Amino acid sequence: MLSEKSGPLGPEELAGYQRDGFVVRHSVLSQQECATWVAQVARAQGTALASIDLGAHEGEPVVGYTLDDNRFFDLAHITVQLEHDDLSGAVRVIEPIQDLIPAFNALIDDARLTAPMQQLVRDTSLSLWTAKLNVKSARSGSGFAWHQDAPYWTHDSDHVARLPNVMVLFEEATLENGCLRIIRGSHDRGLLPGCEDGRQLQGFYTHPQAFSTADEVALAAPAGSLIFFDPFCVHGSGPNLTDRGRSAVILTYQPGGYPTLKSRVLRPVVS
Ligand SMILES: O=C(O)CCC(=O)C(=O)O
Repeated sequence: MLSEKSGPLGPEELAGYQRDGFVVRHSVLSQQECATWVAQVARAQGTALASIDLGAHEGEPVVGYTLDDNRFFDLAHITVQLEHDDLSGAVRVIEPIQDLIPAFNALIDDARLTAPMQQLVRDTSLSLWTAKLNVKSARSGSGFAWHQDAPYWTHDSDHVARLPNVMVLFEEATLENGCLRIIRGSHDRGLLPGCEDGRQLQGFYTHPQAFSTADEVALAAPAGSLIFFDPFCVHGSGPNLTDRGRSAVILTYQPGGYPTLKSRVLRPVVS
């Protein structure tokens, strides 16, 4: 389901979201806005790497650890993940991004995101659940294995079905640079079984026999596009094989009055 509109979702868009588990709005942010966000992404990477080099963030020690050979650093409650195989130490993920780079707060409250989110959360009052920057640098950006988000969140939220995501593309997403892929209709199947392959995080990756890649939809879209998707959707993406970045943020909303995932501080959404 594709659309270029902003404002609340129309009946066809809502029906598409309910049927498929996602809806895409093309080019909602302008090229100029996207360029500004790409500059903020570079700032975020630099800030995170500087804290890791220093071994401290806001006076607290940075804690590093490895899970399934992936390198993570905790800057207080902010998790930074580096690219697995990249000796340059490129940043892969920063969560929650607005607590490292406050400029991202403006996006969280942007009516182009919050009007549809009020419908998907089914509440006019919203609060933020989490905000994750996924960088996918040129050539070194790795893919994300098939997973649902809901299993990551069931221990911290009693309303996981009301945690819809919106992925905001700051740069064009293509098949070659690792656009988001969703298994159409998988959101209707509840919590699916996890992998049993010995990885530390095995249970968080959806078992390959629990869904069919014949239902896969690759969501290539221009910079500035928004992809709204259900927390139970099986989704993932491939690596970035191109010479250009594929940065995006995934914002997850919830009903008003609940604390965020990582800091457990309430972040009301001003809409
Ligand atoms: O950035 C991507 O391509 C996918 C990210 C993703 O699936 C996630 O962060 O849960």
